[in-house]
Amino acid sequence: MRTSLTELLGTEYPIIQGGMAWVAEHSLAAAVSNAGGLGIIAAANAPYEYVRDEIRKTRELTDRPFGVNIMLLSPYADEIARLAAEERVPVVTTGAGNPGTYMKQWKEAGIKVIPVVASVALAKMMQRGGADAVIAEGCESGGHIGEATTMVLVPQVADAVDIPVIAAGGIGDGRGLAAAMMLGASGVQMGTRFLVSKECVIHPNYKERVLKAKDIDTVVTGRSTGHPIRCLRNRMTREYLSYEKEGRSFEELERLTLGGLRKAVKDGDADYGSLMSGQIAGLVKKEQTCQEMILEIMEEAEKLLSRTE
Ligand code: TUI
Repeated sequence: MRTSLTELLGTEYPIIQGGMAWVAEHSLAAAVSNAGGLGIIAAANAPYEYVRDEIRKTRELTDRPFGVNIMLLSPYADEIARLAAEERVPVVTTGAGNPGTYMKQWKEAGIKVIPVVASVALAKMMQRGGADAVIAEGCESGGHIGEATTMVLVPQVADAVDIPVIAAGGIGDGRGLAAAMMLGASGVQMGTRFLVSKECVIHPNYKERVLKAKDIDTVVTGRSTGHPIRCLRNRMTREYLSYEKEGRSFEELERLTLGGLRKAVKDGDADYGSLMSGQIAGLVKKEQTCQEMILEIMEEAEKLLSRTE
């Protein structure tokens, strides 16, 4: 399937992997790129040396294009932005903010820049600032989310900009990819499906929770603090939500989530870890290699999109 996104990225398929904090490291990114998608390394809150080593390890495993996701709330965002330019990574995606101040630096380094947007206004601003594409991410996604759903955000962003639009949030199979194309997208970003891939090195307890999740097993914490985060329901989210209802202090809320991703990804703490996941977890039922996932998704989408009746 050739789209304006495969043309832009030089990938075989219009599928990019979400820049999942603590999860998206070199083995996952290289596996997705080697399978014909665009693998992404998540810089998250990690320092310069860690991300530089991840970029170099990815380059040892693949000669295909890949990207780095820069989480703009990171205390290291400035130096990671500079690192991306120094290393001339093929693609940068950004999340949780406006990357406007870094745009010139990245474009001068020949990087393709693809910000995540959660609104039409930011999508237009990103196009004016020189973005090569935008990821329109709906609130079905895992992790830090905006307000609009994928179903309403993608067609409105597609109408508002001329650059390729990548749909994200709630997409986990070929039906989701086909539907995204119908909404005006040129490709999709998927996180939750790749969480359970064989090449994804998260703790088995985290994978098992995603594989066993049902349709309504995610909740959103932090709406009251302005940092809404979607996770699988567990003891931490139950306590967090009741603290929010009781109007407990920001410090008490923060204490509950401190180190939550590390607890989930490294320690396999399914009770108190932040098991970030999208709502599509209920559809994700089997562990496969990234190549098996991508081929299955493409086959299903192509069949649906060529249907004439
Ligand atoms: O960034 C994400 N998802 C994430 S980042 C993350 S790591 C983290 N850990 C603890 C606390 C906070 C983050 C986990 N999940 N997705 C991309 C995304 N970006 N979703 C929504 C947005 C967004 C929202 C508002 C982007 C821009 C924006 O507006 C910025 C502005 O200034 O207009």
